[in-house]
Amino acid sequence: LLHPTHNGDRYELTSPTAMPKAGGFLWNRKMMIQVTCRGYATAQFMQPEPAKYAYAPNLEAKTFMQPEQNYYAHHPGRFVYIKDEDDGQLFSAPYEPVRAPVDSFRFSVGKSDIAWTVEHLGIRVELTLGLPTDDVVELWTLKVVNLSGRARRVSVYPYFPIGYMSWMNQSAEYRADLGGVVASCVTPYQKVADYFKNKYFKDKTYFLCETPPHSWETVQQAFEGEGGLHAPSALRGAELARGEARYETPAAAVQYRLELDAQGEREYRFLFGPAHDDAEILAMRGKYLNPRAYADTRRDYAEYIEQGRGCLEIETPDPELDNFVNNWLARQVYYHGDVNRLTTDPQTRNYLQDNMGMSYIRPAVTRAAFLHALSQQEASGAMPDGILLAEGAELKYINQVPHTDHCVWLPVCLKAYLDETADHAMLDEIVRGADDGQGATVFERIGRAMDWLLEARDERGLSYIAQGDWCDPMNMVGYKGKGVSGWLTVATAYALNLWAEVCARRGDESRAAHFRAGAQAVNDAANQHLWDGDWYARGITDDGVTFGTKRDHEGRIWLNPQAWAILGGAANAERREKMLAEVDEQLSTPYGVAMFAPPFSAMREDVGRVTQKHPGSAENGAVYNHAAVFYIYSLYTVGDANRAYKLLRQMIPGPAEEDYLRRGQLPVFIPNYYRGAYHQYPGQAGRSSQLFNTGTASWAYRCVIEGLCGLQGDGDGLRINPRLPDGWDKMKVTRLFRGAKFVLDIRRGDVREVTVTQGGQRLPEARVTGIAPGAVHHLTVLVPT
Ligand code: CEZ
Repeated sequence: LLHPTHNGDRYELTSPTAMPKAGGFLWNRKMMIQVTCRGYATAQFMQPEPAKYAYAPNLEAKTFMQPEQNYYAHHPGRFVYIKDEDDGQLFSAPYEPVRAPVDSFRFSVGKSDIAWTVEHLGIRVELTLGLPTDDVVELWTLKVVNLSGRARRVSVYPYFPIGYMSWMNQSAEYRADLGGVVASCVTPYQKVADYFKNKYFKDKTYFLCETPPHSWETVQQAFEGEGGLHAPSALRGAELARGEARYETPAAAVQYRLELDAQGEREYRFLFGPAHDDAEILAMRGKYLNPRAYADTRRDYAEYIEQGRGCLEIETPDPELDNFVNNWLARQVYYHGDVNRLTTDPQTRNYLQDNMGMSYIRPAVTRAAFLHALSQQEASGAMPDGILLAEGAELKYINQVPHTDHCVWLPVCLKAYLDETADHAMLDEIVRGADDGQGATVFERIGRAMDWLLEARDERGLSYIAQGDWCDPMNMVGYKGKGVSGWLTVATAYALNLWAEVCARRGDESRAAHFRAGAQAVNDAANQHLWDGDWYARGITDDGVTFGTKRDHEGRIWLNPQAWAILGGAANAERREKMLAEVDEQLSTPYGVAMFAPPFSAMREDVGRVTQKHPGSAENGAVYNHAAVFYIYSLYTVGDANRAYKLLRQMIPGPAEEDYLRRGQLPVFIPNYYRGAYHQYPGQAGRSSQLFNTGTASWAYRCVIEGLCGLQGDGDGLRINPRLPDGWDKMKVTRLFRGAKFVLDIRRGDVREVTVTQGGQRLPEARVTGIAPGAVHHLTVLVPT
């Protein structure tokens, strides 16, 4: 049903019905597209805000990327109908809209292309989607092969619905001069000012054919007729009717009438994308629509993706984990870090964490992102809710709601960057602030952010939550100004401790002492007010009600306060043991650890919107991978190799077929969540959200590198401390680090502590120093049994 191929470069699914929402995604710096195995697609491009060029058939709400999107017959997609001209039989590739049970089906997700091979009625259809690196356009290849061994007469109809473009103005026609269907619209608006903003929008959608078709249809309704999408009326005739859409919903359907000899085949190329005007369409045609340009684009795009290869290769007793880590995880990290989820105002915490991941791929990007984020620091030392990336960008959606945690991410994410690069000089960079136009060093600015965190606490010493912390929809715990966050409190201690270390290493003992003392005070407050006997509470509401405790029937125990109490040092060893046992007991599911349990079944007005989400979905008690990965990271910091590995493994679908079917997702990315509510709604538990935008990716990579492999930068060296889970007796790792290459052969041995040998010589400690770019270190590592 499902397996890696081409040495792990691709993942293939051989059924269009077993996991209907399974898909893959491609992106470049201007666009992204997610396509399902059945041919449905969701694409958006930046102008500079996210926009579409293929729309739903009705008025669509503009929103951020949503989990668990639904697909329906008229959902935007990319399809090809094949009709046997002799007997009238019909099928479509990839699978929609006809849904004919085809003879063979292969959906193949590559890193830089997505392809299908479908066979039915003695015809093979091969479809491939590629993207260029710097333009907004889809490059499609369609190959039709006669397998039947006899001459055939078939019609081939690519059908790319364009959908409801605009309530003001929409139309479409075939343009022989441009060589394809061109639909036009006016992006709806009402304010005069928007006219001037929209004036240069790409309000045309084109479908260009390298080979002129025999006929076409551009009116969706005329194409579909009374037959329905699974048997469109237009396909009954000999030729499509060449309709023009005049304030009617556009579609791009073209027809090729073929006479194939016994071994006959044809290949076609199409471009699908948005443009501002005819001149741009012609230019795109000239630039891309020929075999040479396709080959060049394919190579360039593969190179672009290859730049996100990452710094790690593993060979462990778990080949599926190896495949995911070696081929897909860094790609997802790269997507986040290189294009910031294709938003112009990423949430500050997302921006910092996504860029944290780039420390392992292209650290210069991380550095620049830090400087950019800090340039938007407020005069108070607070960080804004979102970081503006484009000229004229505005804070939208959730970024208009005040959250109090953004400063925490500065030292937390910077730690990964500094460990990876030892670029302490960055701390002396001067950043001019939007706040006051004043220059201050990175070091000073982060210090101010830490002081802001110390300030933003109540009389008990606990951190205010305002209308949210890491948990966006936790918007009513503190909206009256008094409520506090248990997670943010222990996370503040973590941030302060990390920052104190940085201060100490710079020899700034007074600041180090100041922040250490701050962390201690915060942790004391947490232990005094939030420890519930066996775990830490999630917070205290405006009205003074502590929640996330034993007294709660819903939202009883939350993962984040436990994980970060480990990281920040609030929890001593004894408390840690209690917490971990409770997490095992109350939050474990076969699909990972839930963010909290039990989920809320109804609104709790002193907690907020999170309780209104469907139980087990998203933040209402799903296996929310971002929260799970913080926990995994914290487990690695205390050396709990078994718990950590088990949970890390559960983040990746498979390898049992049953598990794939339940999650419904290919192991080519980590989704933001799997359904939780394992005890309440076992039927849906484990189902993937299919949303590949998630802070989980960078942390998962960090956990594999620094945790599982135990290869973490440390001052001028690389520390070596692999954490093999029980049942593993060895692994091999290749790690790129500061320009050098480390090849490690790791085994269990009769040793008391990790022992590293290089060239037959045992190193004095499990740490390599004197790392020179270009050097290759072959190390033998023994870890205690
Ligand atoms: O967004 C994520 C945020 O991008 O939810 C995380 C948060 O830490 C990330 O920064 C946890 O709350 O508004 C909502 O209710 C949504 O749930 C978003 O907050 C959520 C989206 O699912 C992600 O695309």
